[in-house]
Amino acid sequence: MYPGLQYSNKWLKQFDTNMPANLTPQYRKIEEEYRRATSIEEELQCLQHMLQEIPKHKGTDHLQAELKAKISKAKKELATEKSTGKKTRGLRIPRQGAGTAIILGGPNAGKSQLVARLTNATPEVAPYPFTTTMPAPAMMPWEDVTVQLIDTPPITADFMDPSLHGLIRPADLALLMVDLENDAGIEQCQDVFDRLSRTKTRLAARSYLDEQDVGLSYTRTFSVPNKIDAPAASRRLELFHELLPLDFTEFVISAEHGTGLEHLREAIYKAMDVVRVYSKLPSAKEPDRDRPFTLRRGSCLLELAGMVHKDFLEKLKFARVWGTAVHDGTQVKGDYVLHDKDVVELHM
Ligand SMILES: Nc1nc2c(ncn2[C@@H]2O[C@H](COP(=O)(O)OP(=O)(O)OP(=O)(O)O)[C@@H](O)[C@H]2O)c(=O)[nH]1
Ligand SMILES: [Mg+2]
Repeated sequence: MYPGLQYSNKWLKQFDTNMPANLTPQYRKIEEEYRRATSIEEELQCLQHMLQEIPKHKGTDHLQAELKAKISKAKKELATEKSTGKKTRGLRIPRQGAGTAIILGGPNAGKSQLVARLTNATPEVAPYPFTTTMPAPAMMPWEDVTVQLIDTPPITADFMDPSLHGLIRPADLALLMVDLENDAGIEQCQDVFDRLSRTKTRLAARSYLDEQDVGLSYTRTFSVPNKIDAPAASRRLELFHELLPLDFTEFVISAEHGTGLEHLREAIYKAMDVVRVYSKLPSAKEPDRDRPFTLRRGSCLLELAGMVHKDFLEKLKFARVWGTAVHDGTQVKGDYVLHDKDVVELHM
């Protein structure tokens, strides 16, 4: 073979992997479910679904091979779990509420103080580092719904709880806390960011999976400088912006004094990007206002039907909707896109 030809094949191969994959919106939706999966069963289902949906052409060859490899790995892990009865992955926390926000930061940044302020939980808050030793969930109320917050042990240049990868990846949001009380706070925050940037679970302004490597995930992040009440905190905040210019939305707070917390609470809920839907029985005058269903924005009636009861999913004929997008009592079909605060009466 001519050396030149070899060279050109190699060059073409490289070109192949850079070809646009032209992934469809449907594929993107399943990919997002895959990123948010919190169990191997869910992961496996999503991967199989992705392989079915992926457009089959040269530009996706690499991705198709990767999906197949991930499917066989997930099957093996599942078999090992079943035969040994032991989890092959680290700690997984099942989803609860409208969505999940994970709180990250260096030692003493105020992660547990924030959880104590926004929820009914009572995590230990103390002036020494490494007070929190295990990730722990707690529920944050917002209006008539709740969001799951996860308090975590600190991440430093030398230490990171290995189970954090599996908790950051599926989270809807990460809060990266910065300690403004002392000069080391900025460097400690940089250590958290750098440490994650060297792994496949990274922080970014929006959530997505890498186009060529579905193992590489980016989780949407807010930066949360804390302890703005402390002496010289404003000066340190300026320094933080200079030294670590992040493109994340920022919320400056004092977790101890309560400054900025209600604004942050609302932003966390909004970042879950869900709609609330109230179900109503045909015989009832009023819907059940106490427990709305929360669904990702853009979800349709059929998805709600599946959440209410599997019988509805199979036998749904129509629904009546009271809401902002339609006239009161309008009859709609399974593909109706739900709006926030819709009241829905399912019929089968
Ligand atoms: N001045 C001030 N102190 C705060 C604030 N928030 C937290 N602290 C103090 O900072 C210290 C650490 O708070 P924690 O909530 O335990 O910090 P953490 O990030 O959970 O720490 P680890 O669990 O060790 O990673 C405690 O002494 C808190 O009282 C704040 O807004 N202002
Ligand atoms: Mg803590």
